[in-house]
Amino acid sequence: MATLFIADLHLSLHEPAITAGFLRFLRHEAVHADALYILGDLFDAWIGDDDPQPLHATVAAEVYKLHQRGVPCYFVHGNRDFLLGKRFADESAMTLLPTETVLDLYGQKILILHGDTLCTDDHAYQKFRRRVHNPFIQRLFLRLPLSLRVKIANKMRAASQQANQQKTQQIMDVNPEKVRERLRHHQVNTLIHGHTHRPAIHQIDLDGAHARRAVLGAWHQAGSMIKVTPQNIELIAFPF
Ligand code: LP5
Ligand code: MN
Repeated sequence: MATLFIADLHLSLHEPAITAGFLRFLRHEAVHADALYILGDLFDAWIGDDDPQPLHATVAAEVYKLHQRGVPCYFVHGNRDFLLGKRFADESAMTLLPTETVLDLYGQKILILHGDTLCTDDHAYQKFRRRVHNPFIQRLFLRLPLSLRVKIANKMRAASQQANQQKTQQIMDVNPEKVRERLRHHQVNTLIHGHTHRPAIHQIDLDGAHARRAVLGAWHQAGSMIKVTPQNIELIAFPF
């Protein structure tokens, strides 16, 4: 019995080794799991379900096979693929989850989220996030021609990379008080997230009680997953 979590693969046509690693992970690892949870940034950038790039069809078909073999797959949006919608979810038989969800896994309550909403010291990002999560702005963006959406996404990525060079590591990490606030809000003592690309399992003091924050790694040089079993929570790095 095991439930698997992954995040921050940043799949793109430019990184075929990561795509190959993901497909291998689906066929040989996830297929034996009780469920797979993808906690955001599966794709490097998502500009609409109508984007015809072949990578999307490949991924949808492989995730669909998982569903056919009895393994449900759930998706939480990241800050790169927050526009991934119902059409792609249906094509891949993934269930879209809200920003925060509490799971009950083998009797343990676990809060899952992408992780960007915990980075509250990054005021510039939080402002950017509020704008691009505005439903009106999203509808407007999705009506633009695909070529223009590609250009805007590229501009945003470039602006983001430039902005990140000016930010300290601390600003780009989670805010510890925000973490505790979300744990209290959901009355849980375990949290799993991605986004920061700093894989670790942190032990936290939550008002005198023990809590933990498990952070997934990004798939740069190797894969990263968290395996939850009835006995424990394990962070695992593995070669593509
Ligand atoms: O992504 P990553 O890890 O490098 O950095 C993130 C934060 N950056 C982002 C921006 C994304 O990378 C952009 C993704 C675009 C793909 C989708 C396009 C869909 C558009 C839909 C519109 C409705 O999330 C970064 C954080 C970092 O994580 C760590 O947490 O710091 O935040 C920023 O860089 C935000 C900047 O500080 C401020 C905003 C710069 C963007 C300016 C937009 C320019 C638009 C030009 C349009 C013509
Ligand atoms: Mn992210």
